Amino acid sequence: MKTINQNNTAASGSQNCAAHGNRIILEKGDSSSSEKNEAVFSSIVDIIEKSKDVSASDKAEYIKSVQNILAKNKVNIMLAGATGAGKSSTINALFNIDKAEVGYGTDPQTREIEKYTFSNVTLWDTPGFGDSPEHDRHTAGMIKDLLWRKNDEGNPLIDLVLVVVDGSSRDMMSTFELITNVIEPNVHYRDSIVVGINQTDIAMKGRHWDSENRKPESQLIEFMNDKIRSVKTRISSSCDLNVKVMYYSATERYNILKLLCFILENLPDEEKMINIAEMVNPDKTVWASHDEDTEEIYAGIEDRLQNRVGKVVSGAIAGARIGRSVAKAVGVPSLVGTVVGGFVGGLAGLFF
Ligand SMILES: Nc1nc2c(ncn2[C@@H]2O[C@H](COP(=O)(O)OP(=O)(O)O)[C@@H](O)[C@H]2O)c(=O)[nH]1
Ligand SMILES: [Mg+2]
Repeated sequence: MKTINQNNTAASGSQNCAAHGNRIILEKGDSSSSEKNEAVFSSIVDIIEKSKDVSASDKAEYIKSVQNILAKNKVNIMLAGATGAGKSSTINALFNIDKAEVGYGTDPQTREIEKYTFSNVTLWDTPGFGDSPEHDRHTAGMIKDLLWRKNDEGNPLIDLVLVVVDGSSRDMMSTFELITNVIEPNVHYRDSIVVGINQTDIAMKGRHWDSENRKPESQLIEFMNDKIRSVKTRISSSCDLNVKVMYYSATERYNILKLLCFILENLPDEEKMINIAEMVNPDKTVWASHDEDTEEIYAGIEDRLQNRVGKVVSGAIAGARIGRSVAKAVGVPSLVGTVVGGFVGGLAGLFF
């Protein structure tokens, strides 16, 4: 693989332009440019640090082994949708990362997949769709290649596809074409497609948006629910796909938690929820405004997450030489309980 340094002032941080076959992929960010959520992990360190009868080097080794197990998975999410729908803004709202450039990528000459890697989470931000037949063919080729790509284990690389739709636009044709002609024939995990209708705040030209509380009024809610129904009807009438559809506003920070829930719920592997949980935006204000049913959805995810982390931590204790000595000193149930409580509690603490 040939790597060329790019002199591109539009981007912050490290950036490489790599050729994959005849496709160009712009790589941004690395593990050093983003921090994991401290709240999520600090309790693991805490309980182990406090345990008696365990040497400092054994403690350090155990902390590392638990972290390694929790971090062994890699998550790959593809973002797709029209230029200006809000893909970059959505990345910025959800994740604890260097800013994705809003408005960048509108130049037809620089249509590339932008790849953001943050620890074990990778986002593949694909170029806009629906600008011209020529560009669409090029973009469709890139999306298809990506959907067929395999990871190191030989499994499909992309775990989930997030299609971002501009809720203020009446024309949804390009989105339907993208889903039915490009994504549907090539996607591996058919239940892992989330359609996020963005820009709820201006969907009715700004009417019925309560900007003080960053929430839609009832007329706008009705309008958005109609949109959800029409997207679902339209897609199910032309192909056999069970897409999950919700609405939000990336820049107004409305329903970002619900969007996160939709992503977590629809990942093909529950364990990968943990990787995403570690990387979410630590800015509490991002998560504050959401629909009433969101906390219920979140609670369901929390249960599954808790279950999963418990199993992972128990596995680490059973498997590690050091783990056994720590487990003996601290007690397995208390260790698992604290780690899980800290992990899930730390995550919930970010949101509520
Ligand atoms: N009012 C409003 N504007 C938004 C929202 N999301 C994105 N935008 C704006 O739409 C434009 C395009 O957004 P961008 O994230 O660059 O879209 P992309 O081309 O899909 O990556 C920018 O000017 C954003 O500020 C939203 O939820 N509400
Ligand atoms: Mg963009």
